[in-house]
Amino acid sequence: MTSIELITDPWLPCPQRVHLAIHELGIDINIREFTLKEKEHKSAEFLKMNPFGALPCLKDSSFDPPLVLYESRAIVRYLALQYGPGRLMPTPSDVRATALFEQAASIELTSFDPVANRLVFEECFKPRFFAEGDDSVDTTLVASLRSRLLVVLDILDQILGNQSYMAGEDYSVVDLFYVPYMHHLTTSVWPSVFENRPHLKSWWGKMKLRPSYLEITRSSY
Ligand SMILES: N[C@@H](CCC(=O)N[C@@H](CS)C(=O)NCC(=O)O)C(=O)O
Repeated sequence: MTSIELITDPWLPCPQRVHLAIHELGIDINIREFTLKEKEHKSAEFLKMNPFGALPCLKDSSFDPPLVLYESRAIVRYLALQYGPGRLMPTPSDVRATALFEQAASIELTSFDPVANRLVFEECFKPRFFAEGDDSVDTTLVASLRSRLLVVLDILDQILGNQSYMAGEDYSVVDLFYVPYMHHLTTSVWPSVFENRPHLKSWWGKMKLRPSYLEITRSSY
C-alpha cells in the first residue's frame, strides 16, 4: 500500500506538473480529488496543510510525522529525489550539472511562468470560468503579456538551438514544469506561437509525444 497521498484537481495546471512527474517516475500514489467549485481547498482542515489554500498538496506518511508539501515544483523535485534518484534531476554531487539545472529552473519560474500563467488566465480561464465571456478579457494587458512572452520564447528558442532540453542534454523536471502552460498556449490561447521558433517547436514536439503528456491532457480543460 502506498504511503503517498496527493490532493489535487487534475484539470488544473499546477497539479498537472505533479501528475506528469508521478507518471514519468511510475510512482504509486493515492489521489484525493478536490473540486475548486466546492471550495474544499479553503476549508480549515486543508488550510492546516497548505495555508495558501491552493492545489496541489502532497502528504507522504513514510515519515513520522508525515511530510506535507505544497508548491507544485517543490513536490515534483521531492518526488524525483526520493523516488527516482538519478532521473529527471542531476545528482546533487554533480555541481556543474546542478548549477545549470538551477539556472533553467529559475528561468521557468521567474521569466516564463509569470507571463504565460497570467496570459492563459486572462485569455482562457477567466472568460470560461470566472467572468461572462470574451468581453471580460483585458485586451491592453493581453497585448503587453503577449509581447513580453515573445521575448522569453525567443530566448528559449535560442537556448534550445544549443541543447536538446531546457536544462541541458537530458529531459528533466524543468521541461515538465513548462508543459501545462505551454499546452494551453499552443492548443487554445496562441496556436501559432512557435512559428519562426524552430528549436522551441521541435522541443514541444518531443514533449507532446511523452506518454505523461497524453495522460494529463486526457483530462485537461
Ligand atoms: N505556486 C503554486 C500555485 C498553486 C495554485 O495557484 N494552484 C491553483 C491551481 S493551478 C489553485 O489551486 N487555485 C485555486 C485558488 O488559489 O483558490 C504551485 O505551483 O503549486
